[in-house]
Amino acid sequence: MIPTITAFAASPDRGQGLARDTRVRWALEEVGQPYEVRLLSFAEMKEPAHLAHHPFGQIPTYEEGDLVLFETGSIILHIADRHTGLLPEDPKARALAITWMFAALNTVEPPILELTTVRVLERDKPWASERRPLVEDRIRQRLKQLSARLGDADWLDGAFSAGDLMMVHVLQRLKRSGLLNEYPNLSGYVARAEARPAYQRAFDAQLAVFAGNASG
Ligand code: GTB
Repeated sequence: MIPTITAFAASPDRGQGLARDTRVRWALEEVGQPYEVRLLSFAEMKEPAHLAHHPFGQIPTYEEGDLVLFETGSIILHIADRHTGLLPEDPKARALAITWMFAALNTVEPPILELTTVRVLERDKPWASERRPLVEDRIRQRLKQLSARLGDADWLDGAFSAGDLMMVHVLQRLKRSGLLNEYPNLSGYVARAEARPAYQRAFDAQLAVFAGNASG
């Protein structure tokens, strides 16, 4: 069965791959699962038809027959569980890779999202310029710890896994800030992941939406 995902009809990042449908596209490309895309405007995301699929009115969602999922952590775990290629077979290694997925979403991503909040949503507040360095330092703390753990390895634990996929997509959001470049092994890690053919296909597919060439 060909799953259908939802994505922005007009992503605010203009095709840089930062919207979260890209991580789901990437997971599907890694396991060789074709998929279809339903593009939604911001207004459509808040209409009852989409809210029935996603209680928070966001993208992406994942539909496979009568199964409808939201939250990229759940969607990617589902994809990785049902195909080979994103999670190791060995139970201990598998549990560790899943741990990295949660670490990306629960420990590394939150301070990175705060940076977007202070940079965009709170930009006009009189205290924004004081808050920003505090948020940046919280991010640096996580990057320093992650950098120490990665060391000179290619991936977080052995072979590339859904944990790396999630972590890399979370880190990509920092590129414009320059913070990632302070940790050369982490920027190398992101570059290595971006060189994967599956990532390239996912990136091109989301860019095609912005360029108006998408078939989905
Ligand atoms: N925790 C959820 C998940 O992991 O699935 C978060 C989903 C989410 O934040 N979706 C965003 C959304 O639908 C799109 S990805 N936002 C609309 C809304 O909430 O009304 C977040 C995103 C959007 C834009 C950029 N960008 O332009 O750079 C990057 C990331």
